[in-house]
Amino acid sequence: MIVYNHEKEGTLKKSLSRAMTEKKQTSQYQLKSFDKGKLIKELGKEKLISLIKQMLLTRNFEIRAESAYQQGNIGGFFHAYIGQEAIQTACVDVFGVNNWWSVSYRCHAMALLLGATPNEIMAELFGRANGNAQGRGGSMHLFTERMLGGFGIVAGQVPIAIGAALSLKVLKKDDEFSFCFLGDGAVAQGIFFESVNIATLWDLPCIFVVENNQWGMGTAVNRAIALNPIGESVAKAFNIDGYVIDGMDVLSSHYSFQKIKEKALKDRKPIIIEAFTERFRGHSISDPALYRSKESLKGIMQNDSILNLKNDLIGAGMLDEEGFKALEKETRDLAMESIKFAEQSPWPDPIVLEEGVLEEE
Ligand SMILES: Cc1ncc(C[n+]2csc(CCOP(=O)(O)OP(=O)(O)O)c2C)c(N)n1
Ligand SMILES: [Mg+2]
Repeated sequence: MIVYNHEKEGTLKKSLSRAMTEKKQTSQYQLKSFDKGKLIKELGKEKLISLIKQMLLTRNFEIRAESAYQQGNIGGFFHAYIGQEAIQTACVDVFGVNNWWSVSYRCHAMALLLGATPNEIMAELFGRANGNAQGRGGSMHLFTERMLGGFGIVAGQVPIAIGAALSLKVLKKDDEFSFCFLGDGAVAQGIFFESVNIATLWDLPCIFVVENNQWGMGTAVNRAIALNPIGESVAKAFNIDGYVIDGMDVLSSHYSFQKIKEKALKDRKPIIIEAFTERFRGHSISDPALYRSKESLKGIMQNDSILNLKNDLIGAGMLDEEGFKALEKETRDLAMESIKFAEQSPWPDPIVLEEGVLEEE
């Protein structure tokens, strides 16, 4: 397993999540250091501001959607990506929209990153006719042209991603990949192993990103998943390339994805990435997360990827407090506007209920 690490050569970055730090004894990480200052210069101010803005938009969108939910304007399931934003933000930025993307039920961020508008997503959450899926899918089933959906069945997205990877191979689209994001809990599903097996056997360009947020609903990862560490075990079992990334640091994630991309374009083979991260919320909006203490959550929230990037940008002289506040306001306003848009949007007409439904002849 390769870890790109921006502290001293050979030492594990302190802010990598506690789980990774605990596990370093048993694993065989190859720590490769990189120069964060150099990366900041290479990416440049415009790109870095766009990254933090994207993360702030996702965060503010979900915070406003949570309030709308609490007020009874949104129903059904609702899973926030709050805390985990760095991973998908960095990945989409490095690889570009033109790939296939499959994610779990925690899918608001990916839809936003791939170009769905806050208005159409909020309208979907409100169940309105002009929502992203005409108000029929809600929070867990968002789509874009290149996003094959959010999936409510744990690991349901994995075989879909394999199919997309197979299509890329058959059609010889050699600069595209099929990305499969899944939670740590999804690793226990049989279909995950069947999918990695066939992807390995057939050299499919599928990049699995296990977002290890340490919990599957309210069950701690070490009580549910025998593989320890997950990414390393899967990489070894199938003899495929594996990487660990710091999912709480967008720069670190970005650098890692860049390196992974270089290798992946050459090899066109499956890759497993374990992204260590933390969700700041319970599993869903109806989970008060009483299984972790307030103190532990407080500590976790201090390693906020948005604040980490903010501090890096301030350190590099590319942003100041005022500038950050302005970005905060701009993205909050967009989120507020999307609530207004959703409130004013029409309900679906009951007459269309049977449209788009497969019928048996
Ligand atoms: C096949 C299936 N089994 C069980 C569930 C109920 N369920 C929903 S999420 C989840 C835990 C999945 O783990 P992970 O992705 O790590 O969860 P998260 O981090 O999102 O809490 C379970 C058991 C489901 N949706 N589908
Ligand atoms: Mg999890």
